[in-house]
Amino acid sequence: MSIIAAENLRSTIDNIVENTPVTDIHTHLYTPCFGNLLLWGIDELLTYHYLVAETFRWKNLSYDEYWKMTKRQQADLIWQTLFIENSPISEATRGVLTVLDKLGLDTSTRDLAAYRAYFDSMTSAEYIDKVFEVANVDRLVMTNNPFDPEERPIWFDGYQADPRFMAALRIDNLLLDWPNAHKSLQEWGYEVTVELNETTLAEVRRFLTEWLVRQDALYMAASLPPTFAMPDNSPCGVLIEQAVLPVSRETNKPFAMMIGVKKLINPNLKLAGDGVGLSQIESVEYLCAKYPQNKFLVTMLQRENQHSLNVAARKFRNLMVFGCWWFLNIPSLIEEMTRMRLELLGTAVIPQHSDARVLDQLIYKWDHSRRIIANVLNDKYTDLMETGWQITERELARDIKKLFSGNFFEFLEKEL
Ligand code: FIX
Ligand code: ZN
Repeated sequence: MSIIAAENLRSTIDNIVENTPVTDIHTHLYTPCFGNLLLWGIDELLTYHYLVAETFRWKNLSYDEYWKMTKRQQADLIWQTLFIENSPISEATRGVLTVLDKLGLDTSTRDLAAYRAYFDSMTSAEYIDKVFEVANVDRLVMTNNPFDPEERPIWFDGYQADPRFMAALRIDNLLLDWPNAHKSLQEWGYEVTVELNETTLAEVRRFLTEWLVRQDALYMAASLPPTFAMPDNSPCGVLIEQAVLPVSRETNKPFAMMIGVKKLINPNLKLAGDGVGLSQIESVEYLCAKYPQNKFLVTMLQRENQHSLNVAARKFRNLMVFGCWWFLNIPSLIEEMTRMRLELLGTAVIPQHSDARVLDQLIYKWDHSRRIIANVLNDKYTDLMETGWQITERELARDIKKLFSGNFFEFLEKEL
């Protein structure tokens, strides 16, 4: 492939970014065999917990009044509040309109009934194909929690694999709620006690190993509070060092830590009620340094943790930084974080994940992020070319493919 002329750089970047498929490494999406756990369509888009939180900023209705509404009534209220009575310029409201627009629907009509009719005309299977195509996502990773009473039985009866949907073993309950989690393990036939003795730890390792196999999971994951501190003699700390990490090493599957969420600072908002706090990078540094044969995927929720996380990634090749998570997934911070990462780590990062909870969100989350990543890449490669360095289309395509999928799969396969 030819060397890129400076005047063609932007168009070449836009073309490659647009046409390079993404592997979305963290979502809350499910294959259809999980039934109602797979959310899609306009009413699910409108009642996404990000928009629930934004609606309550305008409305004085009681939380109970809202939660007693039907899904359609909730969607009507959110549409009227955030889209009609106020302009939808927040990232989450804009995202709904990006989805409609990319699907070929006319947002200028503001005709919610017509939008509903469009979604009613499709089956979930048809719509999954459409969304993957429009979003140019070719694979995604689900969040699969064996402690979820709705999800768990399907893994034993009814699970149907779809190569586009890969699994990740979610272990928040195990790490953060051991007093209850150990009772579940007992019910499931694991010889555990609340005391973390060697028999119990061996049985937890068996539980993890069996679920990694059952799900064919790519990694183990947990979201952790800002107070997460290692080393730690709490059940969380002991389970991580003596159960999770040994299994992670034996199976060569990373442990993904999503750090900084303060659960339910406003419990009335349910899923929308979580907040963010400053976390300790020292805990990440401790684990990466003490366990060089383990691989860690890490994202942190507070903006102020980003620089130290990137510096830590410069020190530890077993640490892979990923995504602009949750409250960071807004254009101003995606831009800031992507620029900082490329400047500190080059292309050795996973710049984004969607965290999509509604299938349709793949369309807007990746459209918006692709635009920003392309802008930053254009600046960085312009700086590069101003030194006289020449870059070919093949090299640019190589770099962008690594950002969008290659780094993830290479990290999964890496043996340390
Ligand atoms: O812990 C997580 O996986 C978080 O991403 C979710 O709990 C959160 O509700 C979310 O979807 C954020 O985007
Ligand atoms: Zn998530």
